[in-house]
Amino acid sequence: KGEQINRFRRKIPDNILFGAGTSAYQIEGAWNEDGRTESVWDYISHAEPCEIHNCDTGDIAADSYNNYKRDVQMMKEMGLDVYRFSISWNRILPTNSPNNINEAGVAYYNKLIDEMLKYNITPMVTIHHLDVPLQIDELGGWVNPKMVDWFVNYARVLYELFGDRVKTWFTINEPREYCIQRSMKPGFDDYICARHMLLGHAKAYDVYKNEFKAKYGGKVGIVLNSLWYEPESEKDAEAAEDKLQFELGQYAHPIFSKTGDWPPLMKNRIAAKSAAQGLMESRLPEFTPEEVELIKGSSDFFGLNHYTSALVYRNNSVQGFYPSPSYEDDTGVIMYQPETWEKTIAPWHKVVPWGFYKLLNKIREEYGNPPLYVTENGCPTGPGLLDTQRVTFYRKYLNAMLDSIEEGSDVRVYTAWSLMDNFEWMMGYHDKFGMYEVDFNSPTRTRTPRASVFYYKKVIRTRRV
Ligand code: GBH
Repeated sequence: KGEQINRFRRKIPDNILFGAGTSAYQIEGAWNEDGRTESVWDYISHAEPCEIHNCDTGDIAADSYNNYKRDVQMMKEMGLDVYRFSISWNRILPTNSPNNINEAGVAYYNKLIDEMLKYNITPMVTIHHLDVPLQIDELGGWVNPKMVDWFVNYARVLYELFGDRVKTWFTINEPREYCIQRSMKPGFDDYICARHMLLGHAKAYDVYKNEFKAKYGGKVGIVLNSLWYEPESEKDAEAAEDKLQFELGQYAHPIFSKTGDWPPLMKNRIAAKSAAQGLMESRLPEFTPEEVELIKGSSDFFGLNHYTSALVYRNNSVQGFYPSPSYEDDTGVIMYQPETWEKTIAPWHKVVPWGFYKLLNKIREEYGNPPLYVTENGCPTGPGLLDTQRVTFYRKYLNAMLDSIEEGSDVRVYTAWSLMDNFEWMMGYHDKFGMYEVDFNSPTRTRTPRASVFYYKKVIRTRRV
């Protein structure tokens, strides 16, 4: 199961919407145009000496700020039902004040949304996708408790500006990724960040429910990313479960479980480690009972980004494999990907469709079968239009998804990552995730369909994998 064999052209349930995704910093460019202020990724990509592969920056990226018509044309060419994109916080609120809205930024997203609606393509908007205004990052970002209100104010501005046309909102993309990446004090502020992210998400959910839901009837949810963790051998089943609880459960348990709050395993483990480290209190900050209630149930669907899987075994070394304290040390396991798994261009990415099948099953069983939106799933390749590996990746992963759906998983949306090549964070333009190739050397950032475009188009048109 979850392993694609030769089941040619298998039927996809009619209710599933298909689309593709992108995020603002990764495609827009126009970093200093029309009143946009700097974000933390402008700062990172402009650092000297440079930190990003090939000294790449998102200054121009795919120049979607000036190419939105072509972007929508691509969606139309492929026959997408939906398109998932994110909004740049600092393009809308250049000083992070809801009283200072940048009209040029608003105009860009209005044009994009209206162009999509002309062709019946449904916009789905991510409010926060890894990038934050630099001004906020300099104040500590999500480690600063004020961030909760800043985020909620920003979310309200977006609901007000675009809520008449945007009916699906993703509050935060991959909270764990941001908290781990931006952590200054491992094992401490990554958990403080997580706490604030959960509160910010839940309050932004509440604002929509109380102020906009009656008028617009839309849905709001969070996007979590997780690998599937397979025990290396039978004795490692508990280790694999621990890893999943720390990764997915850290955010999913507070929102989607019946009891709410952090996963019990995390609470116990971090409290015990903190005590052994001579600390006065657990490094995992607590939620008040009111906060537990606020966060519980604060998502209309389960947004999932999934790319790959890994094997896990218990970390028994006394010295510690990871620095202590740290999130990895708390997790107490070691993960790796065996040489035998199908490789891709990115060292972290292997093609493991059965892992997707198992992860979808796990979410169904553990969190009461929530409506599931696969918000990202994709395969990195090098340059070139003949992206055979991406085509087979999608065939295999869509088959794995169908296996899980047949067992009852409630998948409603699938947005492939990505519509087009984009700025792949620390890897710059080296790892390509696009179904459309972008020529980053041409002034107009010409887009050309790869083989995967024709495959995906056919999947959507025939509703068969
Ligand atoms: C997603 O994160 C992001 O939401 C999206 O913006 C991004 O373009 C997409 O992945 C593809 O990467 O180089 O060994 O340090 C997925 C989680 C976490 C996967 C960071 C890549 C880098 C590993 N990502 N990871 S490494």
